[in-house]
Amino acid sequence: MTPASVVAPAEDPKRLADFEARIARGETIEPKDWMPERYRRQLIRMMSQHAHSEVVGMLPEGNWITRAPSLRRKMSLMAKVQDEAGHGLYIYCGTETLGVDRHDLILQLLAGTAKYSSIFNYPTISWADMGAIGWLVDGAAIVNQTMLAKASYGPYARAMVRICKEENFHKRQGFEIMTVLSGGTPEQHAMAQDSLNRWWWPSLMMFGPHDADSPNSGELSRWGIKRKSNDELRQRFVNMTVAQAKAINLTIPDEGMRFNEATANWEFSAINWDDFWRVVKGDGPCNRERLAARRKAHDDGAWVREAAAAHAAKQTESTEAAA
Ligand code: BYC
Repeated sequence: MTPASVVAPAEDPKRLADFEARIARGETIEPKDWMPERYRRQLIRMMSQHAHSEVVGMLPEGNWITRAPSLRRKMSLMAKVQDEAGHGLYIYCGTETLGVDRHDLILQLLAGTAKYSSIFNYPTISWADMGAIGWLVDGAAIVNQTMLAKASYGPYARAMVRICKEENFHKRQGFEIMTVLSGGTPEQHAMAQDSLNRWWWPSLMMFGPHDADSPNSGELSRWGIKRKSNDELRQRFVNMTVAQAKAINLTIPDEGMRFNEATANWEFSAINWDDFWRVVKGDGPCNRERLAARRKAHDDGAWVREAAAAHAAKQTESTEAAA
């Protein structure tokens, strides 16, 4: 099934076959290469959602910068949030190699017509949430993005290599916060456990719907953008995280979790997909707040964009005058 958002005209069968042969040989597709229109549109869809996620993803953590418990924690959190802004800009640059203007993509986000990761629509109500986000959300992102670093589209794959290096630092700072809290006073341990309880299921939802309910996966896999499925990556993340939770004396909030000796997988209970779709469709705990914050930031930044445009025009003028 082809999702409506990426419907495109039929392609020349010869060019399509050559393109698919390149993918099969493991070649990387670069911006000036011929590509099917649907490949281009799928990448714009996915990469713009990814860039929006990085930018919206700064909000739940930005909320805690002024309340970090020490200077060291404050510096790490500020650096992390700054990295996320950089990731967003880097991926918006990547979308522009596909012939779109990032300004149009940002307007789609502000209009509420573009998606961004469901995970950022949950509130951050305690300091432990900074630990859980780094450990689980960045941890899940690394699992997903390590796979995307092998995507067939060169600019996206290369962006992922660099971004994953920074995500590793993010994950470590989060895991360290959880380790310290879990090993602290009973109240601190309870705070860490409560945070894990609230972020566990939304983190599993980050990987997207079950493979059988994922309309984009077929095309993305066929064209080497996705190398592993939503369910495969989710399982990989669960398998990794169970041991990490145990190591810091926290309990994953799933009584149905069982280790399957035959498959070597930790099997987990059913995900609440109604909740997932409610959040994706705009009715999560913080969707409205997140978009309002982005719109305000965009409006407040209008003078910066105007000043930058005026400066660029002056530069062009003086270069032309000198020539
Ligand atoms: N949330 O056919 P499917 C970060 C949508 S930020 C919302 O499986 P696909 C960080 C999906 O878009 C990194 N929507 O889609 C930042 C599709 O709708 P459309 C975030 C979701 O593309 C700050 C529909 O559901 N990572 O690390 O094959 C602080 C059907 O899904 C979600 C990325 O963006 C979701 N969770 O697979 C800390 C990674 N899941 O577009 C950390 C890049 C699905 O057809 N993206 N939908 O209307 C991907 O890897 C893939 O796009 C997904 C979904 C696995 C997310």
